[in-house]
Amino acid sequence: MVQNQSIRKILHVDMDAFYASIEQRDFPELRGKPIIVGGRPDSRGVVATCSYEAREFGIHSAMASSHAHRLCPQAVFVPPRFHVYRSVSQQIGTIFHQYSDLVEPLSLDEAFMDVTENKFNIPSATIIAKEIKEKIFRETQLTASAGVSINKFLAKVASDFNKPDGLTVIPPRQAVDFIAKLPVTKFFGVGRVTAEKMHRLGIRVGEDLRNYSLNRLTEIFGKSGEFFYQISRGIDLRPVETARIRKSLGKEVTLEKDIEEMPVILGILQELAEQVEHSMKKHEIKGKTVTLKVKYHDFRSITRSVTVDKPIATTQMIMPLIRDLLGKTDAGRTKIRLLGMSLSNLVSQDDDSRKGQYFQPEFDFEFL
Ligand code: DCP
Ligand code: MG
Repeated sequence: MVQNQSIRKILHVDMDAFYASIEQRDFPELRGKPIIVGGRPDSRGVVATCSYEAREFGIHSAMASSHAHRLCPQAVFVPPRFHVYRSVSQQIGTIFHQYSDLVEPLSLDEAFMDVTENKFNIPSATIIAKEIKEKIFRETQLTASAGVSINKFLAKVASDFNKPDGLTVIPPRQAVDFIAKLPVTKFFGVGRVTAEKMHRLGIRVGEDLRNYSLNRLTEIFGKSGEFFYQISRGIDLRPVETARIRKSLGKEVTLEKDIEEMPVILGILQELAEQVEHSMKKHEIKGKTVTLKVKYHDFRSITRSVTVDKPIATTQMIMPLIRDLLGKTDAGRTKIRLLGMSLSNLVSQDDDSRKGQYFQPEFDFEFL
């Protein structure tokens, strides 16, 4: 039995072979066949996903399309149709919200839900999961797998446990045993690098992790050590967080020592701009307002902003504006301890509306 946490009812729902199932639904001639959604085999593209028939040949997401073609020459390659995937994603989102507004999407095809309190006062989370799977099938002709448990970690591993079209429940009293047997490669939040590190230490399943002290885990894995300590005991207190509309996106850095030299300052700002550009691309957004933040050695903090007509997202567009803004500060005359920049007044990259600007937390602890 898991101690120290009030019992919540958490679901994780994840669509099966999402893009590929949609293609097989819309093009019946593709059903029952190994199909690959992604780049063409003669390109440098990769597999976005593939049908379960294709998985039998060892094909998986992120594999080079040329490699996938060698593994299964008869596989049919299909280019992605993102607008269709987005609209199905909205359909399943609408179904989730019929039950609870505590919905946290992780990507187009998966979400956490906290149904401890729900709009129909249904006491059983398992019944809700069943109903959601049925509604998804009725409305989209697609299958989803669901996991039901007392926290996000367990719900996520549960949904993955019996794919496709699965429904796995991990009750509180089975949580610790379930994790004890679970290979660390299946741990939600353990990426390839961390898993390899664990393997080198002889940590293969949850039970091995549980044999390590908190101190030792923190020594080995830093901040994530405490998470592993808790998880191996079935404890995960992270709340389900609803998607938030992002208002700005920025990066800042506190310098190792205070600086005054303009070329160094500009070099750092260039790096920050590149990071901002990267994040803007990832979230598919652009911004109209650029803000520069400067904290002087005496902790005085100022910001200077400029707004342009056309939304921007690239380093090339950001840097001239940042240079102008820097001219309105004491940079070069007063030592600086922190530099930052952000873009706000955000719009989405494809249709210049505010749609699709949901902030999704990243879950791989290698990035923490
Ligand atoms: N996706 C992608 N590139 C990746 C991983 C995923 O483009 N490296 C896309 C295609 C998938 C969708 O995201 O269809 C959902 O990802 P999942 O990891 O949930 O994979 P699937 O839904 O395709 O399969 P599964 O049944 O294993 O969930
Ligand atoms: Mg999926």
